[in-house]
Amino acid sequence: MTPKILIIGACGQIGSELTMSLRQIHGNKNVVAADIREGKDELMTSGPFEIINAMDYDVVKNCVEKHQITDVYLLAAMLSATGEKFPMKAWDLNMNSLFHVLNLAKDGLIKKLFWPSSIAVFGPTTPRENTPQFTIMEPTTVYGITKQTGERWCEYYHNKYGVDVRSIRYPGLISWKTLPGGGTTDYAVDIFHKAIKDNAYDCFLSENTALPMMYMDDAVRATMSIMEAPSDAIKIRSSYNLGGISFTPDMISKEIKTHLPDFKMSYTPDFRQAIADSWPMSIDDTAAQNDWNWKHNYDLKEMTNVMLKNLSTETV
Ligand code: AKB
Repeated sequence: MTPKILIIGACGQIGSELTMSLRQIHGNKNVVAADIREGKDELMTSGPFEIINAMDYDVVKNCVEKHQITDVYLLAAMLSATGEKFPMKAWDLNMNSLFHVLNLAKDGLIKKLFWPSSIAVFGPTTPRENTPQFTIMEPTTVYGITKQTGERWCEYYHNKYGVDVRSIRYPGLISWKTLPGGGTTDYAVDIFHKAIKDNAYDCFLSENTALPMMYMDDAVRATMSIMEAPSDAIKIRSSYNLGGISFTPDMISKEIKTHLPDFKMSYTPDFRQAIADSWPMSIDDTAAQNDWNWKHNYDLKEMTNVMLKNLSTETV
């Protein structure tokens, strides 16, 4: 049976690409994009679009009923850096929106739910290299606290009410189509825009800060794979580690220099440095590999090629 899909937060960094990929597979009319504001033309004109405030239960419920939605992807969230500026707003948005869709699934209005978690669930007491699936988790950011709490509630709703919820702990995501907003890993996208525009970048993290990252095509493929997998293959109902690439600002700058030899990198770490220092440097995603055959494709070299190629063409 063709699913009827609702993507909440469809105009954001992940949503804008995931929506188009899902429309290609399931048909434009079967994928409803929703956000608090309008997005790019491509997304607005290729299929149904609804203005939705993810915090408003009645609005979300009406939309689910109106379009006879079966699967929901909840992507609306406040990320780590903005969350530190507005702690209570981050808590309210990230938690209320999750409860709304979990409750709709519990009441049988939704069959399947995707909710993104993040490497932000880990904290300074977590082993930082090749971070295991199951380990110490003491997040120190509000965003991380919402993601860890959310994971507990997802698992609880699955165990207690049979809700078919699936989740991935995204690393930093790198894409050229849409900018990220308010994250600590955003430097790895900004750097490409500034490299093309100014041939220089002043990084807000220090040069040897390693973080797990992933090119958007891999992230979209992972999201669709976990949602397509048979329910009994999904053994973890909190959230799966997802590895990808691990690199430092210095490493990405050197890779960019192989294309733009005069590129200049400088470093002015700000409050985001402390957030990055509390997160893993690399991630072990063996559980995702074993349970739903996950494997990433893009390494640092390939990702840099694709980013520079596409952004250069865009600015011509
Ligand atoms: C952030 O930096 O806040 C996000 C994330 C790692 O979840 N990109």
